[in-house]
Amino acid sequence: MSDDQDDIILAELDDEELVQQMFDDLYDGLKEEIEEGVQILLDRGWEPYKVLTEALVGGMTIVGHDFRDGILFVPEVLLAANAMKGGMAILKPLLAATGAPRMGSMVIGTVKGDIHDIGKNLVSMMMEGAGFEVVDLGINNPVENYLEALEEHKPDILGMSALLTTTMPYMKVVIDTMIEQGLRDDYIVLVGGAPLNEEFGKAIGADAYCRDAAVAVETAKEYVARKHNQMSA
Ligand code: B1M
Repeated sequence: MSDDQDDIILAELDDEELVQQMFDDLYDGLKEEIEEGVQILLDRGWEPYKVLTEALVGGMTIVGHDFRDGILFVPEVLLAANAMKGGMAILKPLLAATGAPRMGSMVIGTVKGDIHDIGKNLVSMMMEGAGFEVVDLGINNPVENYLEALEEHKPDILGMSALLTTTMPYMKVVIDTMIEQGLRDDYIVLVGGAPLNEEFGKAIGADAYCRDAAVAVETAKEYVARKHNQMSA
């Protein structure tokens, strides 16, 4: 986007200008600049979550629009994603260091055929920050991976992420297999990803659809509390 990167000193920009510049830098896949921008905003007293949502997710939304419209292509988007991950790596320990009491546990993964992981990673980070123990299965998970992880870790929650309209139906494959094996009611199933909605979540038999990472945390807390209340009743 901007051609004169060398002339810009990020620390000299005010907050609004810096965030705009970070949108440009994310767009251009400039990881080091993104890391520097994140650090400057933190040093200025921004909450980690505000940096995440306003500077990083905001920038990625612009990338997403131009990807959709054929202005950006996969290599450029990969660079942007890499820059975003650089920023997220700085925020991760800060989001996790809230000293929150242990809330429960979650196994999460992106479904088979889908390699998008930024949103899932963000959900994992926020859940850890809220006191959940998270087992992250990564991307492209067939049903067997989920089932093995449920068996091994016995989490409270199974989380699934899908970013493609072609991969989101796979969530139903996982839930149907859980039903077939008599496991469905043992777990809270939460789903998320940009193309999903509440109606889809209900239709496939998930407990809830989570619009974003903050909603995932709130929903997880609510369902785990409900589960514990039922168990102690
Ligand atoms: Co892809 N891609 N991509 N992509 N990509 C989208 C999803 C797309 C919408 C772009 C577009 O056209 N506008 C489009 C999908 C269209 C559709 O299905 N209708 C698309 C496409 C088409 C593709 C390819 C097919 C392109 C191609 O090869 N021709 C290909 C598919 C590869 C595959 O998976 N098999 C592809 C590839 C890629 C990259 C590899 C280049 C890269 C991914 C890098 C990575 O993840 N490591 C990429 C990216 C970065 C995107 C966009 C631009 C950004 C996604 C993102 O990270 N968003 C995306 C456009 C968009 O979504 N606007 C796009 C930021 C992130 C924080 O948000 O992931 O929505 P999100 O997560 C949110 C919520 O959704 C929710 O919380 C998160 C945090 O708030 N959430 C959950 C997500 N998962 C959750 C799980 C939960 C709870 C909440 O569980 C409890």
